[in-house]
Amino acid sequence: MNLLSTIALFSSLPLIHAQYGNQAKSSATTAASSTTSTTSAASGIHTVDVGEDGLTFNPDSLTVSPGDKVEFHFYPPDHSVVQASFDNPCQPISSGGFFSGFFQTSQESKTVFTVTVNNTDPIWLYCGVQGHCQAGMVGVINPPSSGDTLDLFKAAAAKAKDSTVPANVFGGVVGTASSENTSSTATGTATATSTGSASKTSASTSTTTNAANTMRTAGDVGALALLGLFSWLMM
Ligand SMILES: [Cu+2]
Repeated sequence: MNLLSTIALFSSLPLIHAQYGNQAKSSATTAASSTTSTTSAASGIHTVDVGEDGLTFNPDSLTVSPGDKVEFHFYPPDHSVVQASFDNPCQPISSGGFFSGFFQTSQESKTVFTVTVNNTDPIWLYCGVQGHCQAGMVGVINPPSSGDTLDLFKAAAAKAKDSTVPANVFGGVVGTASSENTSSTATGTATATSTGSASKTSASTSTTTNAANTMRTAGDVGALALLGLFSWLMM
């Protein structure tokens, strides 16, 4: 064992440290980013524009997961959304359902009507303003995979004698859109999300730090052992 190889060995020790450190850091980054993507995928808010392009819901057919929210955004001059049954297109469904109330507005309304969908049952809906349902202002959330279709619902709506609405707003929440920061709902969601991911991230960081420390300690023990061996060889 000559002096040159000893120097080479010693000078490589910091490199070993650096490698262990970098490995630990990159695994921490991976853990943190996978946590973030899971969190953002779970948001589950769907937007339906009501009357933006004439007498339509846009989209007029959408599939959502249980627990997701559907936000109805209202456009001029006057629209609403009511849940119907497939068999009675322009009338409120006999049990359950929802009614947004009438949104009379000269621009996109500041408030939205948000419905939380609890299962995958079809939700047939129409606008309760006189004549709009008959004119085709209908839609469906979670259309069935076979049987009843939106086209059949629309055709039946065109023949409906009249349309009525429930006496009161119910079955959803009138509030600020989730895209606006001022809504208490949106603030609550954002806080919960960021707190959740932050605690997950710090958890994985501390785990990684421990692992890195362990590796460093192992490296230091190895270095000390080598030092001992060399000083014994040099004697
Ligand atoms: Cu309408």
